[in-house]
Amino acid sequence: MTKPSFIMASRRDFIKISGLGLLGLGVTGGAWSVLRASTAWEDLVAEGIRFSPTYCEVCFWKCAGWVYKNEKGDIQKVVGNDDDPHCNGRLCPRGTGGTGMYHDPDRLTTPLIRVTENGKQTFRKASWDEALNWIADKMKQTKEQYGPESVALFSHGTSGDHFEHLFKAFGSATLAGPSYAQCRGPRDAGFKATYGAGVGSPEPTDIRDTRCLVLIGSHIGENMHNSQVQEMAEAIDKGVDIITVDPRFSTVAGKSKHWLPIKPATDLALLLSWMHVLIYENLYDKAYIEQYATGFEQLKQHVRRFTPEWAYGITTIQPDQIRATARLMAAAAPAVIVHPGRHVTWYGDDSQRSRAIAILNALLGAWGRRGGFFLKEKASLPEYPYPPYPQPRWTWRDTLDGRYALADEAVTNTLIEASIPKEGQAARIKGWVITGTNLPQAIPEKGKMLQAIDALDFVVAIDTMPMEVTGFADVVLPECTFFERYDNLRNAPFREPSLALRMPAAEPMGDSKPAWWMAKQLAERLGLGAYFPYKDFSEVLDWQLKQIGSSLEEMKKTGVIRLPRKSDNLYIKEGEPMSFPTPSGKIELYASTMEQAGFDPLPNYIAHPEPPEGYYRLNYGRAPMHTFSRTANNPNLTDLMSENDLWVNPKVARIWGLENGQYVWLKNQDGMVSDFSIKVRITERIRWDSVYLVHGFGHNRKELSRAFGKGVSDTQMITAVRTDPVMGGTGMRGNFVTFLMQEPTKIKES
Ligand SMILES: Nc1nc2c(c(=O)[nH]1)N[C@H]1C(S)=C(S)[C@@H](COP(=O)(O)OP(=O)(O)OC[C@H]3O[C@@H](n4cnc5c(=O)[nH]c(N)nc54)[C@H](O)[C@@H]3O)O[C@H]1N2
Ligand SMILES: Nc1nc2c(c(=O)[nH]1)N[C@H]1C(S)=C(S)[C@@H](COP(=O)(O)OP(=O)(O)OC[C@H]3O[C@@H](n4cnc5c(=O)[nH]c(N)nc54)[C@H](O)[C@@H]3O)O[C@H]1N2
Ligand code: SF4
Ligand SMILES: [Mo]
Repeated sequence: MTKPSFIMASRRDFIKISGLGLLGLGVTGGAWSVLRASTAWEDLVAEGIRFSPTYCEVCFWKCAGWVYKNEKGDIQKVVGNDDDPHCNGRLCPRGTGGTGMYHDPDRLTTPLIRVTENGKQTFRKASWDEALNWIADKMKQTKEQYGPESVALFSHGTSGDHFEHLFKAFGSATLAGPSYAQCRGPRDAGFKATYGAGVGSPEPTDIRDTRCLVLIGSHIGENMHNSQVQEMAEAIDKGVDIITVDPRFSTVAGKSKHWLPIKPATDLALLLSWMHVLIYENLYDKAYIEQYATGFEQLKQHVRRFTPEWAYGITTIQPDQIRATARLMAAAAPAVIVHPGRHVTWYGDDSQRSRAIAILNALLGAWGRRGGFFLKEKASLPEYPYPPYPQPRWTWRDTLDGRYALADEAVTNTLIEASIPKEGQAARIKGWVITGTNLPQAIPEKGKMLQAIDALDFVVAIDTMPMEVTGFADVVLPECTFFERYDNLRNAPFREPSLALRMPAAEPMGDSKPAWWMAKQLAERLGLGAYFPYKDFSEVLDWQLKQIGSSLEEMKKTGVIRLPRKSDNLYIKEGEPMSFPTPSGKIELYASTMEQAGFDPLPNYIAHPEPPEGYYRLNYGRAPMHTFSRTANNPNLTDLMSENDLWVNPKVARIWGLENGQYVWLKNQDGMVSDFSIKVRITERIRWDSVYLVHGFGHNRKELSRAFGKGVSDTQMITAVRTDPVMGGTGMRGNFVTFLMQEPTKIKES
């Protein structure tokens, strides 16, 4: 399909959008643009301007930056650290606006305890002692009665590290986060079955040197993972060919040589037909496959019938365009990336789709090659010498009850299920501690979550903001923001190992505290003080840094340390012998681990449900200036985007008589009606069978003064989940919505 001319964007348009990210919020930031990262340290200090290192917590790319303070010590702004490979000196708009997290007047600044007053439940302020004693007592009681494993931890982000340590010391490995079963889990399962290892974060995609980048629903540019966007801009300058497969005309679709507006939920058919073309036109990398892969003959037989003509009938992508794009990839190979994506929990067959992506990259010889996937390396940083953890009697894996054989990390949803009593049987999990994750917005099927919360003995939420999750807690602990605390060193695998330091730039606001302090306080009350043998967490960092010949003092001056690679194999050398951590030691085109676990060893296309008459598939994604639900109240970022809107195709708008800017409510296939209304945006950029909105809006807590009632929550509309049998991922894109023109009378759930 050709692009509609009125939406053709020039390269400048794209750079402008990424420029917003790369150059920060100069326009709205007023005073912020006065200071420049390049100004000499000495000059700034002489002017009374102080700065300290951090790494960003607005998303999990963890860019390193400098926090600038004026002479009074007030935080002014944050800029990227030039030495950091995750950001190359430039933060994205969310990172730049991250100071809004610190300044937000709606922040939690005191512990809260649930009480009943005049028959109504409410929170009252509590002292730290009171709140911590309450939690420690509940944890102790649960341990005595049911075992420590019955207390579960849900976490996302760095505060989770400290609580994980506490939980392991306590004897519980009942730990989960939304970054697996709601995010990248299927991708990592699919790649592991093929290459023996998952993709991980940051993704080892060699975008800056690629000649052909294939994006399957991965909307980089709106998905603002920093260096990935920068590298894509660099590749565009160097003339990369981009192939974007997306039912929506994404920002990057406007920069693509081919935009394939695929019928949603049919990507596996396209991937199989691409394999067909590569194999039957002899375009695949024969030497690479011969040397490194097994199962080629089985794959060849398997994809014989998956011709582009077959795929056309399913995907609506023309056969000649399928052939042309496969040939384009082959011409660029091995400097080609079929991007594995990140949020891939779409339709329930996501591990199989990821397998297909992994196989395609192998056929192109892209894994381990320049311009394809590099072989990442991480710094070896000694662990602080804590006492060994006790062995739990059961772990998160036992909550799978024999399902999801290839799950490598805990599945949030099975922990939720294990918290609901069934047919007279008591639930296995009795208490939840939740930190850094807004479960009601992050996990679909809210009904089950409410059932669990109803049955639990206790719920604790640790957050910086009065988010939805805090509304379910018995006790709320206020964490200070990442600007006000130490955390673990950032140590992420990349082209070269690097470490980044986060330290407090200001005193914690109000009575808020860092997670390490809370975990230590609880540990002491639980008789586990030996696991926290320090006064201040900085002692742990200093100890670790000294083991590698540096120190905390030294790192405070640089923020980032780059370390040399131990191995010189950033790429596989020509003909070099290579063993993959799979059972065969080869890249498994035919996956033995899948076969053994009872799954298709080669991926197959299966049809997914279509929207009923009058309903449209609910599609969702990211906006460059927001992260999930966590930024929806951030004063700097709401300035840039204060609500989400609903993309509707003009044909659909005509049928329904919808006008641009009109507000509608949504109702889904199960009768779930949105709490709030959303502004219609009529655009050719979305297919007629779908509507699109940005995730993270539609907050229903009045305490969030800027976010309350703004837009619609996609999560609320996701009541149907298609679970991935391979690893338990919750496929969320099989939900369908219709429009309600007037405010519906309804009973609000919360
Ligand atoms: N419907 C739907 N669901 C999704 C997604 C989607 O696109 N649509 N995306 C999925 C993906 S890819 C992911 S990775 C997950 C993300 O899931 P989450 O990480 O749970 O996302 P957020 O909604 O941002 O919730 C983060 C919570 O942490 C709090 N927080 C922020 N900083 C701190 C801190 O320093 N300390 C503490 N203690 N708390 C802090 C925030 O205030 C907020 O309450 O969501 C998944 N769920
Ligand atoms: N600005 C910003 N950037 C972020 C984040 C953020 O919150 N904000 N979160 C980060 C995180 S943790 C994650 S996991 C990533 C998520 O970002 P990605 O992994 O890039 O995105 P997804 O949410 O999976 O995909 C969204 C795109 O998929 C398209 N799509 C929908 N259905 C289909 C389909 O059936 N087939 C195809 N081919 N495409 C389809 C949508 O139109 C949309 O363009 O973003 C990361 N970057
Ligand atoms: S990509 Fe943006 S939000 Fe994410 S860590 Fe980097 S600067 Fe922060
Ligand atoms: Mo994610």
